[in-house]
Amino acid sequence: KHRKPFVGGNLKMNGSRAILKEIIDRLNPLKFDDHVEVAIAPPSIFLDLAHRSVRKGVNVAAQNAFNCTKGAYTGEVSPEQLKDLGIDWVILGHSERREIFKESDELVASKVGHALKSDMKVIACIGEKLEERESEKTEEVVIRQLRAISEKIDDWKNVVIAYEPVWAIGTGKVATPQQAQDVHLIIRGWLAKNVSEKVAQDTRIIYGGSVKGTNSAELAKQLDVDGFLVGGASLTEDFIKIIECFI
Ligand code: G2H
Repeated sequence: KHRKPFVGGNLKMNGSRAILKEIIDRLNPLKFDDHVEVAIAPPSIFLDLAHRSVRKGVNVAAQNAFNCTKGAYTGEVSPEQLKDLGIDWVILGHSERREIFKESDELVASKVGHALKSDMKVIACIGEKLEERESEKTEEVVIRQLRAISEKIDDWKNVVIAYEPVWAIGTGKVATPQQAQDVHLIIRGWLAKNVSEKVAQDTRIIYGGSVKGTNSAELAKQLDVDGFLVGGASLTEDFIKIIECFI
């Protein structure tokens, strides 16, 4: 694979300053830079602390950002404000944002567009729910989400796509390596046909959903799996094992 693997740790609404310090103390000594790109995404109140604590080469990502620069949007944070802190990466369209906070395809897409225009790098998440998989709508749903996002992207170099089947998130029910590979291939095929062959070959497509130290190596072997977005396991030593799959 010529694409540099990417591993993100999505802490979600977990952790404290002390826990974040433990996570960063495990990451900082690890020499992975030539092999894999790593980002850690703590809750927004800890972004500044994380940014000041990581060594050069460990990226910090926000878990969300709004689609405007500033204004009367109580509780929201803009990409420009993140950039002001020195944060370069943001996760957008995570299924928890889509489900719990009712973010539509359009809102997610506009956030992606605005973040990219603000010179941020984006981990754009897509993925089907259990009932959608069971009614054989996986491809339709994933491509619908991808198409909405792609309409707001001019330059794909700052985009990582995270495929996260909702039924595998936090459930302990990981997709099989073949299930992940199948959807990653569909995504790459769509990019080749609808964007360009070069974008399809260069864009990293990472898998998320119950990734652990015990299942990451097999998933990582799949041709179109370019890394992981890790939730629960990013809080533990498992995160190091997952990164080490690529070293
Ligand atoms: C999927 C993933 C991280 P977990 O949401 O984004 O979470 O690894 O806990 O399933």
